Amino acid sequence: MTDHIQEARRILAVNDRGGYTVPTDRLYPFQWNWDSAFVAMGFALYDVDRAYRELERLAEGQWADGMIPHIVFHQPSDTYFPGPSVWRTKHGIPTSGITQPPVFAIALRQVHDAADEGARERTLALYLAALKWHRWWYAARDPEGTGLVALLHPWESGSDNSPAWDAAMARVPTTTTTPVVRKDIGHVHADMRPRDEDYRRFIHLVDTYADCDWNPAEQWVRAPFKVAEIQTTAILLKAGEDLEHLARLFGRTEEAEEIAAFNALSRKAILGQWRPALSRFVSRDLVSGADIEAATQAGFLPLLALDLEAAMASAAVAEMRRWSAGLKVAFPTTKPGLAAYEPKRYWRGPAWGIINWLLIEGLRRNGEGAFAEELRGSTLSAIEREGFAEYFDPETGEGCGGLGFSWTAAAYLWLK
Ligand code: 9YW
Repeated sequence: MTDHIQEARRILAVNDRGGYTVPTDRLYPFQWNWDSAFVAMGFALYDVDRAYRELERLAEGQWADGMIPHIVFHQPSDTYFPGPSVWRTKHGIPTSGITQPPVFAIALRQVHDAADEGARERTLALYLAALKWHRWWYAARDPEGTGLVALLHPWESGSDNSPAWDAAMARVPTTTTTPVVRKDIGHVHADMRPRDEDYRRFIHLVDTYADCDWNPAEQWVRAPFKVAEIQTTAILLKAGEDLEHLARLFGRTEEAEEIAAFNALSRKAILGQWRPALSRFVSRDLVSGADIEAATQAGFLPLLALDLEAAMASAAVAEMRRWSAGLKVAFPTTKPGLAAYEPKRYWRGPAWGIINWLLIEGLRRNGEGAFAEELRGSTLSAIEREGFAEYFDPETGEGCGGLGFSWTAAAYLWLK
């Protein structure tokens, strides 16, 4: 085992808080939804039992309506804002009130594949949790049956301050009933984080939805931010394929057909979001009705879940190569050169191991193995040079944000 692999495993062990893994100490002291799914896939490579535990502990946070929240507050901590008292949700274990990208079923299939026969019951219980969550996505976040699921808060995208939200967030008031007491900038330099104004809008949305008692139908009506989002839908579709696979494996034919119908709907809807002039896919702002043309990584995420015609795939990859040209670490989360691009500020330019992971899968699926290999090499060497940072400045390669980061460790193990 190499030193880096050993170090990655050590980080996952250090961030263990009892069967679940915090993204990093202090900055993120709870269980985060999609972080845990990536971490479970990392564990599946060497400790299947621990991989199951990660998903089981996340599922403890699942709401009666099927939503799996973006944060599960298993134990108190005062190093993060907003904590449970801001969210005001009613679940037994305190949780946030919004969700995050549904990587869960993708992880579940990989964990199941790594396990032996005896693990069938464990997979089945988690399969049922995932199925309930997927049904929630289509019911609560696509009530009109378009096939694209909507986000009501930028935190649900996992790409909090992406330029993709700028126009939609500009309409969200900066007033809050909850005082905004940021903790993040006590851990990480403010230049690497969302701005104060972003935080006021994030909390305005939390206040609005808490005021709806977290009722999905009421939130849908009152949401000042509503984006039918391409990255989340692509992840949901890939997870849906894996869920359908598990349903068939378990002989649950009716459920498999139900999932297949969700998948077919989303497949068609995502394809409809391809914009030839941009060589990428676009999300839709459901408040204004307009395409979101901001140039972010999300536009290429559909490769993960679609088998594109060769001409489309090569147009997308040619565009990805243009964004990556001259960078030390690809893939940038915003197209370099744009006014919105900031190479150190969180989701406005930096390269992230887990985004590269998803893009690499998508490139391989679409016969673009050469570019996938370049991305893989660039990600691994960034980590080997700088350590397991939260993300990387694509120009200098510098490791930024939190350190000893769990999903970067999981990405390293998986990419290696
Ligand atoms: C926050 C934990 C989370 C990730 C998100 C990332 C950030 C939390 O950290 O959000 O308070 O800003 O944007 O994707 O899950 O790593």
